[in-house]
Amino acid sequence: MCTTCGCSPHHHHDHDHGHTHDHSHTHDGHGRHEHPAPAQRTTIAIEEDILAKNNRLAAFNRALFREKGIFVLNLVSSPGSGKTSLLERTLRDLSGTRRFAVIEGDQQTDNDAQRIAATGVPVRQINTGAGCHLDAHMIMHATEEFDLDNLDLLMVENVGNLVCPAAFDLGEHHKVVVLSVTEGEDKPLKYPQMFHNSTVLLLNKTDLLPHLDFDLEACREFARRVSPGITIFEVSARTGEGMEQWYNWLAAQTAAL
Ligand SMILES: Nc1nc2c(ncn2[C@@H]2O[C@H](COP(=O)(O)OP(=O)(O)OP(=O)(O)O)[C@@H](O)[C@H]2O)c(=O)[nH]1
Ligand SMILES: [Mg+2]
Ligand SMILES: [Zn+2]
Ligand SMILES: [Zn+2]
Repeated sequence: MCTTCGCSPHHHHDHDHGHTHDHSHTHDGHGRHEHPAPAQRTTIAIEEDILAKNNRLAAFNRALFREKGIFVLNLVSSPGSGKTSLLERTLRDLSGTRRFAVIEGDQQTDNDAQRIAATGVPVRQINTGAGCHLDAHMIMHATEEFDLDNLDLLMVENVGNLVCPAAFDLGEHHKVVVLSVTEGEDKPLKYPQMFHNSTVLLLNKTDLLPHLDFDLEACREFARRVSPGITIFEVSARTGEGMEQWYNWLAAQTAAL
């Protein structure tokens, strides 16, 4: 649940970390909201509070990533569009030349972390329970477990959800939105926030195009309508087609860092 999607007026925050930390944020910003908040105004106030706090922690993460020279991507998409599959192939192809780490976000299970671990890349799984997105606070703590002095790229796979993760800055350099061709070409128009906030669109599962009536040209046009500067790569995590351009983009980004 989160107030962004309006599914609950409550913000559930774990105040009991059971460990000490020396980072600069405090955890006293949210008392327990024991009572329902009937007025929409109250919900909006809580939303602003959550997002303001998130932005502060995202700024902390961003400063840390800059200091350590780590390039960070936040992969977002609806469930099943192929985020983990794209990561698996990317890591298998590139982890020999770059030092990667991965943070996996899912409501439940460590299935994705296990798939990533099989590539030999360090990985942490975050389970959000009822939560529908990762936030900067979660990333701050997951990041503490990596050897940041020996890391070039951190890939964060967000919870499968084309709505709420768009609103939460994690301190990443870019959001990368994955859309699979089985989802329909109209998704950029229906979920514009996610596409607007993303730098790259990975259009995945292109190996399935012969079986579909997906309109590739319309999809590109819709994506550019909501996000004029978006970079689009047509890829297949299954066959590897188109992945080279994605790798070239990654190489150019990390070189520019
Ligand atoms: N044909 C085809 N199938 C793919 C491709 N990429 C992923 N899949 C399949 O799509 C399904 C979902 O892939 P995942 O990589 O688990 O998707 P995800 O976005 O990580 O899913 P969540 O983490 O649950 O949101 C799996 O059955 C994959 O094998 C592709 O390029 N082509
Ligand atoms: Mg996944
Ligand atoms: Zn939500
Ligand atoms: Zn904390």
